[in-house]
Amino acid sequence: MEILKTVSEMQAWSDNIHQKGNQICLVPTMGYFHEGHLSLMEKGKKICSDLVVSLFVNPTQFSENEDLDSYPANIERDVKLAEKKGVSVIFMPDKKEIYPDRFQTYVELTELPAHLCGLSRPVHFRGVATVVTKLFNIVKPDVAVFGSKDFQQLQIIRRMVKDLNYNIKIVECPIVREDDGLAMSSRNAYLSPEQRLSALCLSKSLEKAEAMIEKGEIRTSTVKKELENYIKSFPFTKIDYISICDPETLDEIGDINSADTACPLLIAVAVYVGKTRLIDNRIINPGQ
Ligand code: PAJ
Repeated sequence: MEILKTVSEMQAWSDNIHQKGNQICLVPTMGYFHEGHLSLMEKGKKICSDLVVSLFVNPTQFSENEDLDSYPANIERDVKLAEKKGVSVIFMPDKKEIYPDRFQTYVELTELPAHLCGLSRPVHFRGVATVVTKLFNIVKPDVAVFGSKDFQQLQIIRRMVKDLNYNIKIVECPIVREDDGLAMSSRNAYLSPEQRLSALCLSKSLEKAEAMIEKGEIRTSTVKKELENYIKSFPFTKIDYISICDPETLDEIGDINSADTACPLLIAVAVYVGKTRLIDNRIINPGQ
C-alpha cells in the first residue's frame, strides 16, 4: 500500500492505473476508522481492484464553534486497518495541499443543504461538496463509495455528480451499528459511559417511529411529538431535529396518506448528547 501526500503524485498514480485499462474506486474519509469506514472499503474492493482511501479532516466543512481541532485521529492505526482491507493507496494530503493560499472557489448546492443538518451547520455542505469535488478531480475515480449514515451528504453528492456531469458511479453502503444499535461514528469516542447509554435514544427513536407508522399512525406531527418526548427522557440530550421527509428532496412530509406523500420515507434525527452531535436515519416503506 502506498501513502501519497501530494495532488501531483495522486493524479500521476491514477493516470497510470487508467492507462493500464483499470478502474479506480475512491472511499473519502476523515479517518479514525471504525467498522463503518471498513465496510465501505470492503465494498469498494469488491467493485474495483484499485482502491483509494482519502484521509483528510476537511476544515471547510466545520464551523468555528465545531470540533475541527479536537477531531479524533489515529493515523498509525488507520494505515494498518486500510492495509488489511487491501487498499492500494491512502491519499493523505496536508491542508495547504488542498487549500493553498488565496483559495476561493467553492461548490455549493442551492436546495438540498437547506434541510436537516444544513440548517444547524450552515457551511458544512459547501465544505463537503467542495472537498469531494476536489477529491474527484485529484483521484479521478470511476466509482466512489459513501455511507447512508450521512444520508443528506450522500444525496448531495449524487445531485452534484449529476449536475456537474461527473462520470462517476456513486455506491451506497448501509449504516453499520454497534451491537446495541448505536450507529458507528468517529464522534462516539467523545461520549462518557453515561452519555453512551443516552446515545441509544437515536436508533431507538427511529425504531419507535417505524413501529408507530407500521401500526397505522398517519400524522407525522404525532410521530415527531412522541419521538421528542422519548428523546427528552434520556439524560444529556438536546434535540437538533426530528424529520420525516422525502428521501429525494428532503422536504418534510405532512400526513402519510396524503396524495403528495412519497414512498419510501426518510426518518432522520440529530441529537446533542452532552456536547457531541450525533445523527441517525432510517428509510421506511409505509405502503408495504
Ligand atoms: P467520515 O465521517 O469519516 O465518513 C466517511 C464515510 O464513512 C462517509 O461516506 C460516511 O457516510 C461513512 N460512514 C460513517 N459512519 C458510518 C457507519 N456507521 N456505517 C456506514 N458508513 C459510515 O463523511 C465524511 O467523513 C466527510 O464528510 C467526507 C465525505 C470524507 C468529506 O470530507
